[in-house]
Amino acid sequence: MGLPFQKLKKLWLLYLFLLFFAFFMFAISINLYVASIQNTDPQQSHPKPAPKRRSLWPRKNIVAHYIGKGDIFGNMTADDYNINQFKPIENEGADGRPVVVPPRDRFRMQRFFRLNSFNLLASDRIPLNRTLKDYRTPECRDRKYTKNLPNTSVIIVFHNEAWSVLLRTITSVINRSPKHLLKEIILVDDASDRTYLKRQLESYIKVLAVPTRLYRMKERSGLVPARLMGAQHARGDVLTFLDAHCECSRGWLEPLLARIRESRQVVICPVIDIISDDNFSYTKTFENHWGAFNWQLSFRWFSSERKRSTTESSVKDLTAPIATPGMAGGLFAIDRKYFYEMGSYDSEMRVWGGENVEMSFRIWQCGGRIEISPCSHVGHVFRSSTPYTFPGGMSEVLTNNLARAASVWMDDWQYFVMLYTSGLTLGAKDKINVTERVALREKLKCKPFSWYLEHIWPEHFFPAPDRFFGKIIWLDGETECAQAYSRHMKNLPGRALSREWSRAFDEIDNKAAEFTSLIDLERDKCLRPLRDDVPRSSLQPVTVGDCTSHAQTMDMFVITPKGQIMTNDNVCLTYRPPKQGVIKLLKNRNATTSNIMLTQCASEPSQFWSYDMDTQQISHRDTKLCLTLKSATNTRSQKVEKVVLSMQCDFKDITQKWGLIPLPWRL
Ligand code: UD2
Ligand code: MN
Repeated sequence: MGLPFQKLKKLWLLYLFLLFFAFFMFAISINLYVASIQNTDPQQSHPKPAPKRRSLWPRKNIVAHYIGKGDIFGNMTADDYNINQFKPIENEGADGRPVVVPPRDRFRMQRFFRLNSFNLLASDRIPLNRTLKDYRTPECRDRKYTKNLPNTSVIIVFHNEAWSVLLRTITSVINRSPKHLLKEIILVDDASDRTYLKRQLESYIKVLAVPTRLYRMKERSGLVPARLMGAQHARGDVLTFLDAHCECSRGWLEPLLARIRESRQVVICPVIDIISDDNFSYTKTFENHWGAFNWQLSFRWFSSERKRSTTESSVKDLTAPIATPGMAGGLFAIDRKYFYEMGSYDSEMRVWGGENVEMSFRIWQCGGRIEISPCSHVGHVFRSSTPYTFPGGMSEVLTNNLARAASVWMDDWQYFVMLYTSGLTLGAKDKINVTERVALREKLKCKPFSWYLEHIWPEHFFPAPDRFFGKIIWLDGETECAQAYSRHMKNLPGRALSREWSRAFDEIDNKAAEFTSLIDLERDKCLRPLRDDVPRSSLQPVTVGDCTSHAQTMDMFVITPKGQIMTNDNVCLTYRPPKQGVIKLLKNRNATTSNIMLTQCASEPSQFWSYDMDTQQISHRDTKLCLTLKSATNTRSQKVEKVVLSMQCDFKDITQKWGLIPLPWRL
């Protein structure tokens, strides 16, 4: 007759209990499984694409130039950030040699690259006191310094710096500075959150051979407020600032201090050598580099010949520093009192960027000097992207900082950078208050920006009152702008007599507003680089293309009264004699090239041009060949491209006629 009702109920409850239990166990096992996946060695989990960190362009030294935010949030966990995996291996990276991470660690290597935008695993294999070569020239090695040099506080600010990199910076300072010259090391933590930078760092620095103190910003502020805090606590005669990922090489400090002893108005920088972000190899850079800023106010290195500063020793001294219109920003020494007399830093500058521009203009315009000592070599890890966040927004921060620098120091030129550069606009001025900095400029009786350009940076490629600034259009005879231009030139009295650029500038200026307003972006053709995806600093063929709107600088040129045709980033129109002595299109790799190139300005005969107002021809001054527009076939793509080259002048040839259409650059 079946089971009694009571028994049936018990069985039913047991069944329910078992079901519940099974479900519970299943849930636990799922949880455990997920946790185990998260802890698995990343080598065994799904390979993720490597972080994007290289552009396709040839490797270039980037400093003080914001490229983009590193992908730090990818698939990294808090443990990944906080773990300190420093495990030095004897002799790894010795003498500045590159580090090879073993293949089994390659995946982890890529994964951890994004944390700092450099190869952390490579750095973690190198001992803190790795050896470096002596990168100095024989002259520098032989140079003797007096015993009583001023002493210095070395100030290093950091935000979430890697342990091995930060401590190698500190170790190199301690090991390669004469003890009596190194008063102290001051570290300023700009609100890092990595745990190893808390107590572990505090106890580590207690036992160092040089007094080392650590201060912390209450909240993330940026390198300027952090450096100001460091400077406040410093007691040395001289302040020496370093980034937190440097290695000082032998004899780095004495030349800096000696120069300040000679003249306390000199802000002196070392030669900045390159520590590879990829393998941490140390590469010496040339001693004759100097720096300045492009139209976007990004710092750029240049290498054209410059006179050395005259020191006490002698004029032809190969150990003498080179004056530089701009400083990279991170590595320099300055007399402590002078730093404050000159208005230290603009404390309203946040996070990153602009302070090096401001300091360069201010020091020069207010009576000081900025120089690079060829005898002092310090390595720095150059990165192609910035690994940290920009509180307040990257473009807002940069706009604020650059607008402050420009509006205090650049006079008329502030409008130029605001009108024609991508980051800034005239509106940026309304958001800033620079009253205090303007008062400082008055108090220090600083010179105008025009003086800076003329005397400190005569090679500059900015517009100026005696220069032409605007577009160079091809006068194909059809557009309204081209017709108005040619008509104006034809009607000038005595036009054929003058080949002076300045005369042409004057005549064009009279009609500037009309010409500018007639430019038709669709129909007028402007002189410009053949490709827009190659860096300005490399050799580039020239073509004509649709004229761009004003916010792009691609087809804007500055012409000097002497006839140099320049554009942004210190690039000049250059005649390159063809190899065989005949003028023909040279076919080179995948590019169509010609005997006309855009390349680094060097003030050489190859870069001077004349303008004939009568025929509207632009000719190379030495060879008397005319800029001509021709078609050529690209060897790779087989596409026909228009290329500008120089050919025998023919006044009837429509492909040789060029008009200068000015653009306004001052208010
Ligand atoms: C260059 C300079 C850098 C600075 C910058 C413009 C060199 C070698 N480096 O860029 O010193 O002048 O141009 O602003 O000339 N940091 C903070 N808080 C922040 C951001 C950065 O403490 O919010 C620290 C950072 O940890 C590092 C230093 O400031 O030690 C410079 O930053 P960077 O290395 O990212 O700048 P870098 O070398 O690209
Ligand atoms: Mn740096």
